[in-house]
Amino acid sequence: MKPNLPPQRPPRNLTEAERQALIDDGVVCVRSMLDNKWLETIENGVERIKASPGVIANILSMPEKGFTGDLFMWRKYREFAEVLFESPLAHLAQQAMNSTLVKHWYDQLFVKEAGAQVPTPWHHDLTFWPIKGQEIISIWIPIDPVNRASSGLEYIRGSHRWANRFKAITPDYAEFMVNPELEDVPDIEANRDDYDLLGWDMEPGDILIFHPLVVHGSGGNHSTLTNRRALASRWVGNDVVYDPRPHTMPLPPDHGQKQGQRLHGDLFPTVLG
Ligand SMILES: O=C(O)CCC(=O)C(=O)O
Repeated sequence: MKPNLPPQRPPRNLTEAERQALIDDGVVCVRSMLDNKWLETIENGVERIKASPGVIANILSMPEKGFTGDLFMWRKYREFAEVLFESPLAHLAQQAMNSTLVKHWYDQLFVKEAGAQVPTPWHHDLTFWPIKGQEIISIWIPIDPVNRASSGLEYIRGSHRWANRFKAITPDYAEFMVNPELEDVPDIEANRDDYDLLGWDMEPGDILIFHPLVVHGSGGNHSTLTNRRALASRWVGNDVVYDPRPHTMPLPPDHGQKQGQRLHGDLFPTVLG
């Protein structure tokens, strides 16, 4: 799906303090960055997936538990393609990565219905991604109000600078992504007081921008009233190359990447630069 319009500029640029928080802490919460148009576009896409899940959503979702997941939605749903190409996310990714060139990596859906007891275990992302480089960022966009009880994301401040590389935490069907050479994530939940944890009550329009190595997770959605629907939008800069190590996430079969080459092609569109 091709864009009709260039990416919108955000209502304001990231401040120096926000960019510094991202460097220091590995995550920053940025308030009121997406307006209703984008929240409604995401919502329409989410509801379409829930009503009629595609092949990937059927694999990733657990309808009996109130969880819907999906990946690379922008290739199938016009709403997510619009968000990728026309929303302010590309400019925000550019400012967060401090890069000239901005490519889309992939998008991912995490819907936890009210009452869905589906925690996201503590993990970091880069160890199971088939890429390497410095300019990599995720933007997490809830379209419902969230707090810790309704499965707001939490982060360990500064953990992106740890030397540790942790095993992926995956459902049984993705056991192949668990690299036995990496260490287990410690039991953070049982020892919360030992860690400097960051989390925010968020309103629709607020976003989290975070580093691919910061350790993060979320609880189940303990709210009985509010669904927790969130889009993760992932971006890379020019230095990122394809690095298909064993136990990393498979890409769609038509990905067309070669080991060591910069991400390119239709699957990873350049949106700025
Ligand atoms: O929404 C969630 O619970 C998980 C999000 C996440 O882990 C991510 O975007 O990397």
